[in-house]
Amino acid sequence: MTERTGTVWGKSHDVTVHQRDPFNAESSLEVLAQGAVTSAEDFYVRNHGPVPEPDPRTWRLSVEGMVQRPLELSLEDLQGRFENHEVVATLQCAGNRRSGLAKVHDIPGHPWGPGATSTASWVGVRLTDVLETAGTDDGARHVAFEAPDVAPEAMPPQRFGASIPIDKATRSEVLLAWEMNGYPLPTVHGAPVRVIVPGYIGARSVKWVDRISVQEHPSQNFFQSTAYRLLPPGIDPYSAPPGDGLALGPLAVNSAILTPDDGAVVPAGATTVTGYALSGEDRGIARVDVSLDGGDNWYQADLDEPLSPWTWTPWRITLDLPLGDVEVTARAWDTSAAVQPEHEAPLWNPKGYFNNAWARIHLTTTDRVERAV
Ligand SMILES: Nc1nc2c(c(=O)[nH]1)N[C@H]1C(S)=C(S)[C@@H](COP(=O)(O)O)O[C@H]1N2
Ligand SMILES: [Mo]
Repeated sequence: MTERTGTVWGKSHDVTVHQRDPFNAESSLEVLAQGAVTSAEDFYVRNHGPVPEPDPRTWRLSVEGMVQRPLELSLEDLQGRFENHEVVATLQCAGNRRSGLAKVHDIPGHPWGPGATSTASWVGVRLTDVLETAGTDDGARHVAFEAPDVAPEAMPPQRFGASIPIDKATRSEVLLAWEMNGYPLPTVHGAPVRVIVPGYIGARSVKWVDRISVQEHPSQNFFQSTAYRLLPPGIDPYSAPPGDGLALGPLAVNSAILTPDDGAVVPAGATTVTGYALSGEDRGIARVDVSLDGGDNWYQADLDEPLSPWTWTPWRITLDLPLGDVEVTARAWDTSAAVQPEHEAPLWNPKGYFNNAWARIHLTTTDRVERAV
């Protein structure tokens, strides 16, 4: 069930709470449109279990597995022994825009709109610097993360975990972060320390991380081996065994219309439409096309300069809206010339991930300005 409320875990009244416990909240599209960086109180939240509250004084991060020198680091060790870095990065849940897929066929899971994504600046240390200190063995291929929150939905119930290939883990953008937008990481976003894996689905950015394991194989954790996998249609999402389908990593090219609201009544004539576009890894957004006639004619939106290679590209365009019912569609192209597909139906998958069909909103225009009530 979806309710409009706020103020748990420091969230604003603008977020849409999809679930209270575990706490899951979607950012307001209107608020996302207001800036390239999202404040902590408006940042979306995705939790699979109750929020743990590790004591930062006793919190320890273990680095183990295929390493020459296993480490056990306190927060002070992490902050003091390694160079600190800032990365501005957009996080996006693999289930972002699931509601569009759920209209095609039922899908379990929260019906996220396009607001399961937000952008912040993160300060921490590079995972690669920590791995270098530990010294990874030849033959190490993956880096796995674990956190203390136990997800009841996991089979069997277990701590949250994920892994990324070692080639990604050793890139400079991947952080162990304790600061968000200049403040200590809020509890609900992973305090004292979380992983930030820019360019990948949000599920790999493990919050409250307390264990890093270097290994030959991907994590066997439920959220790597069973959840967050793209299954073919016809498979039962509840009973698909570990290892089925594709483990999701880098995001696909996507976009959304943020303003006006879907279903809004606006005056005919000049209206500005805004949105975001984002692609996986450090692929940039090359172009955003917007159409008023279902794709027969396209206009190119103005793109803001992204704040980093790891953030979304805000875009805007002023359109001359005709009188009556209008559908506005948008599609983004990334720098590898990948483009969003037109329809949701062919993208449908049993767990409802990676809906990157054209963004669409429906507007009704009037020939006079209606008074707001
Ligand atoms: N420990 C832990 N880390 C987690 C999760 C979780 O449930 N537990 N959810 C993941 C998912 S699916 C997403 S999309 C992001 C969301 O990050 P946020 O809540 O800070 O927005 O956190 C990821 N890290
Ligand atoms: Mo997610």
